[in-house]
Amino acid sequence: MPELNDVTITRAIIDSYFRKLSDHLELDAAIVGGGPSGIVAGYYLARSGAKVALFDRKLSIGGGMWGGGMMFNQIVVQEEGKEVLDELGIPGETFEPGYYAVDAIDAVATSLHRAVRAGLKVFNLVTVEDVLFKEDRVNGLVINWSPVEMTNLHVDPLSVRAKFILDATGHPANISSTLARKMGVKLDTSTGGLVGEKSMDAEKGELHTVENTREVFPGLFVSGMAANEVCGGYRMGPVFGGMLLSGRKAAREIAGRLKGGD
Ligand code: 48F
Repeated sequence: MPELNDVTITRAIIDSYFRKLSDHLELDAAIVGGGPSGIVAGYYLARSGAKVALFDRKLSIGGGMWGGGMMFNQIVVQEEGKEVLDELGIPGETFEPGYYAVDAIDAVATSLHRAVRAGLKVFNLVTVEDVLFKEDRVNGLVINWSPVEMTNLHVDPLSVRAKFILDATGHPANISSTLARKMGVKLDTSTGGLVGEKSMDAEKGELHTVENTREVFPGLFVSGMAANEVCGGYRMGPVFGGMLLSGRKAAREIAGRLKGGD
């Protein structure tokens, strides 16, 4: 074997990264946020044959799963979410009937592995700072490196076009709130939008998360805690069945719209 060439290593990274990015500038669906609902949505969308990429501002994908409850790195999934655990191949141990205790690290690693293998492309360290807006519809993302955002450098962003956007940014619903603030539009006509999440009630919160998963503005869907922030719903803490079901519902609805040629 010839001696390792430092510049070849660099060239391999740069060339392959830019090919990956360039191949994903026009998408069927762009997911913002790599928490449980975003990863699961990415898995099902990729499996449906959609061209889909996920952007997360953090170094590590996984959102609120890593820390379990109060840094005890276990999460709970209730009976309703077990089907998604099984479909993704994430092992859950029965704690009491209807309560599955899941290793948080296994949940992140396995869901991400399945999603990436299904065809989801993940771009970490990328912050979505705005949306592309045309003809009264959201049709893409405005992206920048997270360190640019963190250090407040004056650097203009770049753009990605997508037929549908999923705001899976968790509690702050960053994409929906940016759209409402900048464009002065009302999100989710049934509630008026940006109702805000309520205090903790696991039972109600889990139901609300799934119910609230929907298109809240032409081209923009919400999932996970972002759905409750936009449409109003309780928070639920470290029980994750609703997050998994929300991601699957978002994917099914977006896939249906893509198939309908919308
Ligand atoms: O918060 P998060 O895990 O989203 P989720 O799918 O799940 C919520 C649960 O983790 C938990 C809960 C339990 O039941 O309530 O909180 O709703 O992950 C959101 C991800 O979005 C990223 C952020 O780094 C995190 O990984 N994110 C947020 N804003 C942006 C973003 C942005 N502007 N650009 C890119 N990524």
